[in-house]
Amino acid sequence: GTRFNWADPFLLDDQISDEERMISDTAHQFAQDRLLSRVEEAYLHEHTDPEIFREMGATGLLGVTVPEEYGGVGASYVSYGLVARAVERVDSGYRSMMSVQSSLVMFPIHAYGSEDQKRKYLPKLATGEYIGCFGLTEPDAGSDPGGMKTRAIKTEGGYVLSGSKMWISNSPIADVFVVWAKSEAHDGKVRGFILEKGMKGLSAPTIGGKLSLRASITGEIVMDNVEVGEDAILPDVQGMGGPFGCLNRARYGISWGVMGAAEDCLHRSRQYGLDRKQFNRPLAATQLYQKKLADMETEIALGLQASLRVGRLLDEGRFAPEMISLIKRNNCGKALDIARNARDMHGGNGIQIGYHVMRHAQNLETVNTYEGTHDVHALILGRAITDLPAFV
Ligand code: TGC
Ligand code: FAD
Repeated sequence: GTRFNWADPFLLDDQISDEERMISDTAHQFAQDRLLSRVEEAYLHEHTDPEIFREMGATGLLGVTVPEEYGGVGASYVSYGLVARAVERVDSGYRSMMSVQSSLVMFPIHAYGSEDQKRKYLPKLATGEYIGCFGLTEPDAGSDPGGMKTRAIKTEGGYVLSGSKMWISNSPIADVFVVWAKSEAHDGKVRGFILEKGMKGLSAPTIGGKLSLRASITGEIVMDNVEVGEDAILPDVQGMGGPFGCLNRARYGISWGVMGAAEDCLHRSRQYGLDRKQFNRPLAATQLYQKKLADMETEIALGLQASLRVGRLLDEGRFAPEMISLIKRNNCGKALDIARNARDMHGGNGIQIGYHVMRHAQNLETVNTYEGTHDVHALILGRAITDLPAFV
């Protein structure tokens, strides 16, 4: 028989390739060496260091699945998931910075962009010289992005965009904005546009006062008659399938990422329970404490295995969006529950920044909501199960 390894119960490490293990180890080392040391200050002071994009780029963590000829790594979706897991083990906000850049900015430019757009933007996004953001959500269109009000009006040489986007990761420090707007010249269909910092009428004010995801800057995108040329439109996609195609990738990555945060909570709670004595014995020697650890261990093992399976299907081109809804929803919900329990198991210390678990719990509130809320993904699954859409 094989000896049980609580830190890798189903031998996940055996199920990945040498290249995937190397990428995962590199990401883990980077996150532990370079991100963990900064996260407490960043979180307490709501400070996002743009230098982190450069460092991630230099480490090969941006655009993992984008081909090498455009500056990416040309690796598998499983590799991308492993990077998300390693980075979010430190903080969901840092993973957010990485996944917006990779899945929501580099992916659409690569999948839907012209050759010129790819050459112009992808290499600099891969190094982190450019920071990207993705504008879909609006003040009055969150779960229902098809209800967006942002408009692109055709002009002689291009388009004029007007409208505003809300809750946009990276926007206040972004150089490149992938923005979705309804285009009257295309029967009101949604089209993607690439905007650049400094364009007249474009601004991206910060949204302050977040009690969650404080290491990742969030803002609005305000477009007050922003004029762009023909070369700003993403030529190869029309309709909501454009933004949703990006969301599929990001949601998949999140399903791995949140398991990384949950693993950090499990490891910290286990160690805390071994070290901390009450009633003359370690907390970890009590039945209730052990049951909580067993529940965490179980959900993490199942969640990682599910993400690995969907990652393999993505790499084979055999995925359905509902598979991604299933793992995004379940892994986020389970990770949030695990982090709240970890906070409880740390007692009073659990509310302190230095013990890390409450920061994870706070972050996971956002992750459970963005990229489709827990309930919206239930409705996507419910529609697939019954053929009856229950959104309206
Ligand atoms: P529906 O009628 O279902 O579909 C409209 C069109 O879109 C296509 N489609 C998809 N294509 C590819 N992948 C998917 N997952 C797709 N889902 C839908 C569909 O085939 C159809 O195409 P066509 O050509 O027939 O027109 O759409 P609906 O408007 O009824 O949508 C309902 C619902 C709930 C599924 C959808 O609106 C939804 O997913 N809402 C959640 C919104 C969301 O996830 N927002 C995320 C914003 S970005 C973000 O949060 C970034 S945080 C990142 C970070 O910091 O890490
Ligand atoms: P609403 O849609 O108003 O939902 C409120 C509640 O109503 C939720 O519980 C929801 O589940 C429920 N609900 C909604 N519709 C239904 C229904 N039909 N039936 C039952 N219940 C329903 N967006 C971007 O485009 N780009 C980004 O980079 C980005 N980054 C983000 C970063 C942060 C920190 C946050 C908080 C959000 C970010 N978002 C981003 C936006 C995010 O995707 C939205 O917040 C999310 O999709 C939910 O939309 P909403 O906030 O408008 O909530």
